[in-house]
Amino acid sequence: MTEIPATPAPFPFDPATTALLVIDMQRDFLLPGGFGESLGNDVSLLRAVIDPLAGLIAAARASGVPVIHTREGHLPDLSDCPPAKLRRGDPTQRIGDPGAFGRILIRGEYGHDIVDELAPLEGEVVIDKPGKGAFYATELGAVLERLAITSLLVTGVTTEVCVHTTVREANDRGYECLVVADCVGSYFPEFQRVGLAMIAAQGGIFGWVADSADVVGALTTTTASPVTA
Ligand code: C5J
Repeated sequence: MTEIPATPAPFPFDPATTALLVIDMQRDFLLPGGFGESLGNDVSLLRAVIDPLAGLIAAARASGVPVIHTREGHLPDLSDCPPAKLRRGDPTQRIGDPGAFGRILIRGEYGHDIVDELAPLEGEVVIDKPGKGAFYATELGAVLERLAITSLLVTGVTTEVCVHTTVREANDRGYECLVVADCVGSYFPEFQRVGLAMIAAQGGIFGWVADSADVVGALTTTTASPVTA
Protein backbone atom coordinates (compact mmCIF):
# COMPACT_ATOMS: atom_id res chain seq x y z
CA MET A 1 0.00 0.00 0.00
CA THR A 2 1.28 3.44 -0.95
CA GLU A 3 -0.30 6.90 -1.23
CA ILE A 4 -0.96 9.12 -4.25
CA PRO A 5 -0.89 12.89 -3.65
CA ALA A 6 -4.50 13.97 -4.21
CA THR A 7 -7.27 16.34 -3.20
CA PRO A 8 -8.71 16.49 -0.57
CA ALA A 9 -6.17 14.04 0.96
CA PRO A 10 -3.64 11.42 -0.15
CA PHE A 11 -5.29 8.45 -1.89
CA PRO A 12 -4.46 5.04 -0.35
CA PHE A 13 -3.27 3.01 -3.33
CA ASP A 14 -2.88 -0.76 -3.52
CA PRO A 15 -2.22 -1.84 -7.11
CA ALA A 16 -3.47 -5.34 -6.36
CA THR A 17 -7.00 -4.09 -5.72
CA THR A 18 -7.12 -1.18 -8.18
CA ALA A 19 -8.30 -0.96 -11.79
CA LEU A 20 -7.99 1.84 -14.34
CA LEU A 21 -11.39 2.67 -15.81
CA VAL A 22 -11.31 4.42 -19.21
CA ILE A 23 -14.75 5.79 -20.00
CA ASP A 24 -16.11 6.31 -23.53
CA MET A 25 -12.98 7.53 -25.35
CA GLN A 26 -14.91 6.93 -28.57
CA ARG A 27 -14.51 8.40 -32.04
CA ASP A 28 -18.12 9.66 -32.02
CA PHE A 29 -17.24 11.96 -29.11
CA LEU A 30 -13.64 12.82 -30.01
CA LEU A 31 -13.08 12.94 -33.75
CA PRO A 32 -13.32 16.21 -35.66
CA GLY A 33 -16.37 15.98 -37.95
CA GLY A 34 -18.09 13.46 -35.66
CA PHE A 35 -21.23 13.41 -33.53
CA GLY A 36 -19.76 15.49 -30.68
CA GLU A 37 -18.73 18.24 -33.07
CA SER A 38 -22.13 18.09 -34.84
CA LEU A 39 -23.70 19.14 -31.53
CA GLY A 40 -21.64 22.34 -31.66
CA ASN A 41 -18.90 21.16 -29.32
CA ASP A 42 -15.17 21.89 -29.47
CA VAL A 43 -13.68 18.40 -29.59
CA SER A 44 -10.16 19.71 -28.95
CA LEU A 45 -11.15 19.98 -25.27
CA LEU A 46 -11.74 16.22 -25.21
CA ARG A 47 -8.79 15.39 -27.45
CA ALA A 48 -6.45 17.07 -24.91
CA VAL A 49 -7.08 14.03 -22.71
CA ILE A 50 -5.64 11.53 -25.21
CA ASP A 51 -1.92 12.08 -24.57
CA PRO A 52 -1.90 12.05 -20.75
CA LEU A 53 -4.34 9.15 -20.75
CA ALA A 54 -2.16 7.15 -23.15
CA GLY A 55 0.71 7.63 -20.67
CA LEU A 56 -1.43 6.56 -17.74
CA ILE A 57 -2.73 3.48 -19.57
CA ALA A 58 0.85 2.50 -20.45
CA ALA A 59 1.90 2.84 -16.80
CA ALA A 60 -1.07 0.78 -15.61
CA ARG A 61 -0.32 -1.97 -18.13
CA ALA A 62 3.35 -2.02 -17.12
CA SER A 63 2.49 -2.34 -13.44
CA GLY A 64 -0.18 -5.04 -13.92
CA VAL A 65 -3.14 -2.83 -12.97
CA PRO A 66 -6.09 -3.96 -15.11
CA VAL A 67 -7.34 -1.48 -17.72
CA ILE A 68 -11.10 -1.60 -18.29
CA HIS A 69 -12.58 0.35 -21.20
CA THR A 70 -16.20 1.38 -21.70
CA ARG A 71 -18.17 2.43 -24.77
CA GLU A 72 -21.53 4.15 -24.71
CA GLY A 73 -23.80 2.83 -27.44
CA HIS A 74 -26.78 0.84 -28.55
CA LEU A 75 -27.88 -2.19 -30.48
CA PRO A 76 -28.58 -1.56 -34.18
CA ASP A 77 -32.35 -1.89 -33.62
CA LEU A 78 -32.14 0.62 -30.72
CA SER A 79 -34.11 -1.78 -28.52
CA ASP A 80 -31.78 -0.90 -25.61
CA CYS A 81 -32.19 2.88 -26.08
CA PRO A 82 -35.05 4.34 -24.08
CA PRO A 83 -37.21 6.67 -26.21
CA ALA A 84 -36.53 9.43 -23.69
CA LYS A 85 -32.79 9.18 -24.41
CA LEU A 86 -33.39 9.12 -28.16
CA ARG A 87 -35.59 12.22 -28.03
CA ARG A 88 -33.35 14.22 -25.66
CA GLY A 89 -31.98 17.58 -26.81
CA ASP A 90 -32.29 19.19 -30.18
CA PRO A 91 -29.47 17.74 -32.20
CA THR A 92 -29.13 17.89 -35.96
CA GLN A 93 -28.28 14.21 -35.69
CA ARG A 94 -29.61 11.66 -33.21
CA ILE A 95 -28.43 8.31 -31.89
CA GLY A 96 -28.82 5.76 -34.68
CA ASP A 97 -28.79 8.33 -37.50
CA PRO A 98 -26.13 8.02 -40.21
CA GLY A 99 -23.13 10.15 -39.25
CA ALA A 100 -19.67 10.83 -40.63
CA PHE A 101 -18.35 7.66 -38.97
CA GLY A 102 -21.33 5.31 -39.37
CA ARG A 103 -24.59 5.19 -37.43
CA ILE A 104 -24.16 7.37 -34.35
CA LEU A 105 -23.40 5.50 -31.11
CA ILE A 106 -24.39 2.15 -32.60
CA ARG A 107 -22.33 -0.89 -31.60
CA GLY A 108 -20.14 -2.17 -34.39
CA GLU A 109 -19.92 1.17 -36.20
CA TYR A 110 -16.55 2.85 -36.71
CA GLY A 111 -17.54 5.93 -34.72
CA HIS A 112 -18.70 3.88 -31.75
CA ASP A 113 -15.26 2.40 -31.21
CA ILE A 114 -12.38 3.74 -29.14
CA VAL A 115 -9.88 6.17 -30.71
CA ASP A 116 -6.83 4.50 -32.22
CA GLU A 117 -4.41 6.10 -29.73
CA LEU A 118 -6.14 4.35 -26.79
CA ALA A 119 -7.17 1.10 -28.45
CA PRO A 120 -7.68 -1.73 -25.94
CA LEU A 121 -5.11 -4.50 -25.96
CA GLU A 122 -6.17 -8.07 -26.68
CA GLY A 123 -7.59 -9.47 -23.44
CA GLU A 124 -8.54 -6.13 -21.85
CA VAL A 125 -12.15 -5.85 -20.76
CA VAL A 126 -14.38 -3.60 -22.90
CA ILE A 127 -17.78 -2.86 -21.37
CA ASP A 128 -20.57 -1.83 -23.74
CA LYS A 129 -23.02 0.33 -21.85
CA PRO A 130 -26.39 1.69 -22.94
CA GLY A 131 -26.49 4.35 -20.24
CA LYS A 132 -24.29 7.10 -18.89
CA GLY A 133 -23.16 5.08 -15.88
CA ALA A 134 -20.82 2.16 -16.52
CA PHE A 135 -22.58 -0.06 -13.95
CA TYR A 136 -26.11 0.28 -15.33
CA ALA A 137 -27.14 -2.78 -17.40
CA THR A 138 -23.54 -4.00 -17.77
CA GLU A 139 -21.25 -6.71 -16.41
CA LEU A 140 -18.86 -4.17 -14.83
CA GLY A 141 -19.79 -5.01 -11.24
CA ALA A 142 -19.24 -8.73 -11.84
CA VAL A 143 -15.90 -8.08 -13.57
CA LEU A 144 -14.63 -5.96 -10.65
CA GLU A 145 -15.77 -8.58 -8.16
CA ARG A 146 -14.01 -11.35 -10.11
CA LEU A 147 -10.78 -9.29 -10.15
CA ALA A 148 -11.14 -8.41 -6.43
CA ILE A 149 -11.05 -4.70 -7.28
CA THR A 150 -12.05 -2.22 -4.57
CA SER A 151 -10.57 1.03 -5.95
CA LEU A 152 -10.94 2.72 -9.32
CA LEU A 153 -8.75 5.20 -11.15
CA VAL A 154 -11.40 6.92 -13.23
CA THR A 155 -10.66 8.57 -16.59
CA GLY A 156 -12.41 9.39 -19.85
CA VAL A 157 -15.21 11.58 -21.13
CA THR A 158 -17.23 13.51 -20.40
CA THR A 159 -16.41 14.68 -16.91
CA GLU A 160 -19.86 15.88 -15.95
CA VAL A 161 -21.85 13.15 -17.70
CA CYS A 162 -20.52 9.60 -17.97
CA VAL A 163 -17.55 10.08 -15.63
CA HIS A 164 -19.69 11.65 -12.91
CA THR A 165 -22.53 9.16 -13.31
CA THR A 166 -20.11 6.26 -13.07
CA VAL A 167 -18.31 7.69 -10.03
CA ARG A 168 -21.65 8.14 -8.28
CA GLU A 169 -22.71 4.60 -9.16
CA ALA A 170 -19.34 3.30 -7.93
CA ASN A 171 -19.67 5.20 -4.64
CA ASP A 172 -23.05 3.65 -3.96
CA ARG A 173 -21.50 0.23 -4.59
CA GLY A 174 -18.64 0.85 -2.15
CA TYR A 175 -15.72 1.55 -4.49
CA GLU A 176 -13.03 4.13 -3.71
CA CYS A 177 -12.67 6.42 -6.73
CA LEU A 178 -9.72 8.57 -7.73
CA VAL A 179 -10.60 10.81 -10.69
CA VAL A 180 -7.54 11.74 -12.74
CA ALA A 181 -7.97 15.45 -13.51
CA ASP A 182 -6.03 15.72 -16.78
CA CYS A 183 -7.36 12.38 -18.03
CA VAL A 184 -11.02 13.38 -17.92
CA GLY A 185 -12.50 15.91 -20.31
CA SER A 186 -15.55 18.05 -20.91
CA TYR A 187 -16.71 20.13 -23.87
CA PHE A 188 -17.42 22.84 -21.27
CA PRO A 189 -14.44 24.25 -19.31
CA GLU A 190 -16.73 25.37 -16.50
CA PHE A 191 -18.24 21.89 -16.15
CA GLN A 192 -14.71 20.41 -16.08
CA ARG A 193 -13.72 22.72 -13.23
CA VAL A 194 -16.90 22.31 -11.22
CA GLY A 195 -17.19 18.59 -12.02
CA LEU A 196 -13.79 17.93 -10.50
CA ALA A 197 -14.47 20.23 -7.55
CA MET A 198 -17.69 18.33 -6.80
CA ILE A 199 -15.82 15.03 -6.52
CA ALA A 200 -13.44 16.23 -3.84
CA ALA A 201 -15.72 18.67 -2.00
CA GLN A 202 -16.92 18.04 1.56
CA GLY A 203 -13.86 15.94 2.42
CA GLY A 204 -14.17 13.87 -0.76
CA ILE A 205 -17.89 13.26 -1.00
CA PHE A 206 -17.44 11.18 -4.16
CA GLY A 207 -13.71 10.49 -3.95
CA TRP A 208 -10.32 11.97 -4.72
CA VAL A 209 -8.84 14.06 -7.57
CA ALA A 210 -5.20 13.82 -8.66
CA ASP A 211 -2.98 14.63 -11.63
CA SER A 212 -1.80 11.84 -13.90
CA ALA A 213 1.86 12.61 -13.14
CA ASP A 214 1.28 11.63 -9.51
CA VAL A 215 -0.70 8.52 -10.46
CA VAL A 216 1.95 7.44 -12.97
CA GLY A 217 4.59 8.05 -10.30
CA ALA A 218 2.79 5.69 -7.93
CA LEU A 219 2.23 3.08 -10.65
CA THR A 220 5.86 3.03 -11.68
CA THR A 221 7.02 2.35 -8.14
CA THR A 222 4.54 -0.47 -7.48
CA THR A 223 3.50 -3.71 -9.15
CA ALA A 224 0.23 -5.57 -8.92
CA SER A 225 -0.31 -9.31 -8.96
CA PRO A 226 -3.66 -9.33 -10.74
CA VAL A 227 -6.23 -11.96 -9.90
CA THR A 228 -6.97 -14.19 -12.87
CA ALA A 229 -10.27 -15.95 -13.27
C1 C5J B 1 -22.34 11.91 -23.21
C2 C5J B 1 -20.56 10.62 -22.22
N1 C5J B 1 -21.83 13.06 -22.83
N2 C5J B 1 -19.76 9.59 -22.46
N3 C5J B 1 -21.67 10.75 -23.00
O1 C5J B 1 -23.40 11.88 -23.79
O2 C5J B 1 -20.31 11.43 -21.35
